[in-house]
Amino acid sequence: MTDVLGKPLARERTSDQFAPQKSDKFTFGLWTVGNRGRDPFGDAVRNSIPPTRIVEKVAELGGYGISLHDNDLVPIDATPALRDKIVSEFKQALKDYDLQVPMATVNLFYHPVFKDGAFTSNDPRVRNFAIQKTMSAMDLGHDLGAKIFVLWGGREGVEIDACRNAEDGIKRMREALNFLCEYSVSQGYDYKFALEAKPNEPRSDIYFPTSGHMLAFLYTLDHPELVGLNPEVAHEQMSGLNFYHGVAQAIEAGKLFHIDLNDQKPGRYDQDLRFGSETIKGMFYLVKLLEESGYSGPRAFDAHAYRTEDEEGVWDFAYGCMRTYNMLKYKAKLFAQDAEIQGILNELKSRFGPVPVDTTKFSADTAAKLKATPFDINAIAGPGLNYERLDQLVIDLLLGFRG
Ligand code: GCO
Ligand code: MN
Ligand code: MN
Repeated sequence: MTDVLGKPLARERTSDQFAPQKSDKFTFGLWTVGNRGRDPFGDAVRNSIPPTRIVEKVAELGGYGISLHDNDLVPIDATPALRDKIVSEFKQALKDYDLQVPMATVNLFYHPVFKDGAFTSNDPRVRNFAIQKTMSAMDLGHDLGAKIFVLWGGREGVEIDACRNAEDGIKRMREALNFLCEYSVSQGYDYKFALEAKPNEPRSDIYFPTSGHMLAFLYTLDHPELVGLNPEVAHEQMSGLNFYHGVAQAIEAGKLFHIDLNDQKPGRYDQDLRFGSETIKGMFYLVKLLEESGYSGPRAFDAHAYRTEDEEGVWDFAYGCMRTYNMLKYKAKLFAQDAEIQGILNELKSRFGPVPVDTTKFSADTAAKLKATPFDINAIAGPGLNYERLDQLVIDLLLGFRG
């Protein structure tokens, strides 16, 4: 087998109905497959992979696009000439391999200047610099064709609450976002901003710890229509939340602008594990939701390979993320077609019958009618709902013993 440019593939990977296709809209951050396995206790275990090679490999594996922080591509201290050279080589690679950059973001956490936050820092010079750096990252993203701009405030938090009133943190965040929305509009960039929540790490506590907090906050901005969410599996699971429910709420509100897919064991640090490698059932309902809701954005993987892996293992990891997504998508189709599963759901519907009093709109008449309606609650409560059987059918289906 050869890649799109006719070069031989380093490793043959399964090419069946689950093999990723461009139309699946899978994307990887440069920082994800580019992760070198550094952790707080140990150094890098892999060499860095040049962005142009990442483009080549992601395309070879069937990906759709690449996302990036400004400094994943252009070093923070690059001269304008170096910046232009890097960007033009990267653009050429995107063109050669027909990959998109649907999302760009900004690194507001790596440099020591951000040690006490970026938009929320107590130092007004840092707050200014963070906005300046974000505007430049927006320029870069626009140049690469990005229409989504993710903001993840990894340092927007504290170790000690004595240092600032948390309300000031919220207000500073609002001020920065309002400014950046206006900048996007004034430049004609047409960005949708996707806010990414995380409860902690690298700060001891991060403001806006969950997607729910972010969702409430974004309606207080000057341009709520430009701002939505980028929920990440691991981040909500770190808080012990049901990710599928959070994403459903975002979709229902029309605010799912992007999504970071990975996986996580409960109660740990942010593990960024291969998508679907841990919580298969939860990820099944997530994929089912994304596919059935008509979500049309990128299926973005924000994860990285185990520290045990060399570069080939990184591509196994990337392929695995996409393959698992497609297998779960297939399982969602089986769920919809499964006569027994659908039979249980339909039996319940017909057992319950139509709504006795329609409450979709309030009126005094409806209220009076509802008040006067008798309910035999013991008779209603009596029969079991068959959920044990239903769930076991789902388990059989996921484990491959149905359909
Ligand atoms: C993390 C975050 C980041 C962001 C990325 C995009 O926990 O490290 O998930 O990977 O998603 O910085 O803004
Ligand atoms: Mn993320
Ligand atoms: Mn993360």
